Amino acid sequence: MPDKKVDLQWTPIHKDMTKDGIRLSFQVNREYTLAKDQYTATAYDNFLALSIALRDRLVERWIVTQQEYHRKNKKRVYYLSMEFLIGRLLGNNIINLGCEKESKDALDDLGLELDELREQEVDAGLGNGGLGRLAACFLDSMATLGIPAHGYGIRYDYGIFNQKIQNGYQLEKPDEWLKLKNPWEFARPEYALAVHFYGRTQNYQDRNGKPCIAWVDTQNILAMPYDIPIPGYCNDIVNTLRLWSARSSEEFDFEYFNDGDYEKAVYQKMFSENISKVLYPNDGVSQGRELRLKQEYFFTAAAIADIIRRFKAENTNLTDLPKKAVIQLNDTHPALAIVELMRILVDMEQLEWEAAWNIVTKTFAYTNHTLMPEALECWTVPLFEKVLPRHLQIVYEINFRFLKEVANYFPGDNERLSRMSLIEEGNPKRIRMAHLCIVGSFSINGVSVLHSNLLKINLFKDFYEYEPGKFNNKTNGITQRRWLLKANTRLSKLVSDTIGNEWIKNLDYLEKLTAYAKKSDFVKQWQDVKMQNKMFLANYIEKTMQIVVNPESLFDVQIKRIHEYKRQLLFSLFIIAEYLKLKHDPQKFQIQRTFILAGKAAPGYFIAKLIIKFINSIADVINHDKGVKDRLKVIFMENYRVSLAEKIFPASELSEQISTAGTEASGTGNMKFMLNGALTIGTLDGANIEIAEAVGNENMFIFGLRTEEVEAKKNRDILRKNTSIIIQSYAKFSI
Ligand code: KVW
Repeated sequence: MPDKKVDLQWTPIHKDMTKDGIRLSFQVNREYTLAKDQYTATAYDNFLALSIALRDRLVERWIVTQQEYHRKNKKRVYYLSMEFLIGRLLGNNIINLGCEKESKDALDDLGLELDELREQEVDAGLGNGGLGRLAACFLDSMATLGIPAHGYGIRYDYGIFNQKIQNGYQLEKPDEWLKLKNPWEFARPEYALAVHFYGRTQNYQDRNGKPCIAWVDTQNILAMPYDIPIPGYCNDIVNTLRLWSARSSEEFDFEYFNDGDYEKAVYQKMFSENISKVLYPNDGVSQGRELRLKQEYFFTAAAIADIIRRFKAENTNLTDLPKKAVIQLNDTHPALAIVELMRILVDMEQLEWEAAWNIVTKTFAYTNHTLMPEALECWTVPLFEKVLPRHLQIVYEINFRFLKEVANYFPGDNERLSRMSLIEEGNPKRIRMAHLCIVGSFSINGVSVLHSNLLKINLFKDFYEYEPGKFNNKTNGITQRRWLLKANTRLSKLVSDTIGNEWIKNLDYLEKLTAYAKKSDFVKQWQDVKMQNKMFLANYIEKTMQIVVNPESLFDVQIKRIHEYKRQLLFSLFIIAEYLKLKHDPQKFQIQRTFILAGKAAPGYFIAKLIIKFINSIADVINHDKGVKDRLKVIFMENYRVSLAEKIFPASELSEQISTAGTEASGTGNMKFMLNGALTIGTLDGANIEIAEAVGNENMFIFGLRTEEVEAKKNRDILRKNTSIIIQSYAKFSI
């Protein structure tokens, strides 16, 4: 309902983007929202006061943007992801609002420093690595492009653990990111909704005698949304990231309260709220835990209900859903959305199966991020049936109809049917979530050219042969707003001073820099920028680790999750080899290097944790060797996260992208290094290949086997092993 006309002329003071306007808001917030003055305010209070001042400015644009989307009944993009690795928001929001200078000046009037305030913010670490950061980068890009997009995810109480290094070993500490007030989120209890688990199915007939199925005796949990505004770059557009938090549902608890069983009610409350308690810290490994399945269904069901509620507010006929919504699945983690939408359409909206399936398969799109078998999600049927009995029936029905069609297309090919089935036979049977995604989506993409091709010829070969038109590539990307403009202010300034600032919205403009590559004053300025960034990082290392590094040395960097396939071990061996070279022939040793590594290992990944210890032991030897001086240093930086990455990339000179070819689906760190002017040494894997094509092979150090060569070598090794087993047993036999 529109507001009644009032005579009072109300000027929204918050629209005021001037220095004085921002300062006034800051002071108002510090006093009235935080009840502090300049004497009692902590640095965190000051961070809050500024954040809220800017948040108010976001809110106005947010409301207008959402009103516009609603009024124009825009088609929405829904990005469903278990992870959004956002990092800090203050710096990013200031930049996207376009009021960095005004904010700095406003603080300056009060004797405060923007940099110091920004450093107060705790990273929102709601993700493990590349997959979660990709989701966060996409949100920034979609808002900047003016795409009406909504992110849906989980508001974990605890994000990715904090990593401490003790005696060279990784220790995990809880990430209490919500301990202090989070200024960027808005709780929306009015949009809370119930999500159901367990229970059983019941057949019944509706009024017209049509057979129907109900899901009854369920345990219900409330999904409480928290909204985070996502501004585009200087375009007044603000999209929404909606994260769901689990709350015990009142109806459920009251039963126990009324029965006088207080303890059970409290226990149940605790139990239900477990769902959004903690992010699973495994990057690329599926463990098949019940709580994880519940997390996946929890946010997915909440998102689908929310999407339908919004659709119904703007439209009448659910058949039009694909015209008004596209739901992108970030890996198989939200795959249950497909089944949930079928359940809503068939069981709740009473649509015929075919009509419902037609809607579903025009609405979903699926991104695959890996070929690694340990990452492929397969839920055992007994677990799935216990938690989601109605969904199991729907999966079976989808599978039955799908296999019938495939059997028509490839008559008599039973092996193909069992390969393509959504159900893997065995004891227990398992549900292949990737197959569900392929069957339920109109588009399936890989994340680099190589990876998308490998999907077609290996993992999803049968599906590609059946429906080739569904498969496509979308090479990953990163937002230059965070990874250059924000992270590397010096280089950004040099670039903008040289070619203008269009690159901030369209990165293709960077090409204009080629004309300056050989101009000596540009090169000189470039080198100065790099040196200043290196000195800044060297300072930070000295302050936090009490190790002095030589800014004149080459900064040779590998920062990413610790994984065998990423080959931090290979890099470690290279470090040792360099050290030995220096020891054996100090005169001949030429390039001074600082090796910088950082990354978390999954807490249960023994080998990865041992690799961390190995690196730290190498560092111990080299850094304490008096003969080495400042010619070699090894730095393992603790607690790799978005805000630390922002400090390292700008100072990097050599980017280590050395995964075994065919294993890293894309990589995105590789792009962040490039964007910050580091050279790459790497294998022909993931997006490295496309980067090499873009910058020219002469500008990249490529080494190692290609994917096909790796395969061939593996086969040769297997053959050799088998032959030797045959010979051995033959020998034994003949004795
Ligand atoms: C489960 C992943 C967290 C939980 C991947 S593949 C699988 C996962 C699974 C993460 N993450 C990474 O996705 C990145 C974004 O597409 C790729 O750049 C990267 O190569 C891939 O390993």
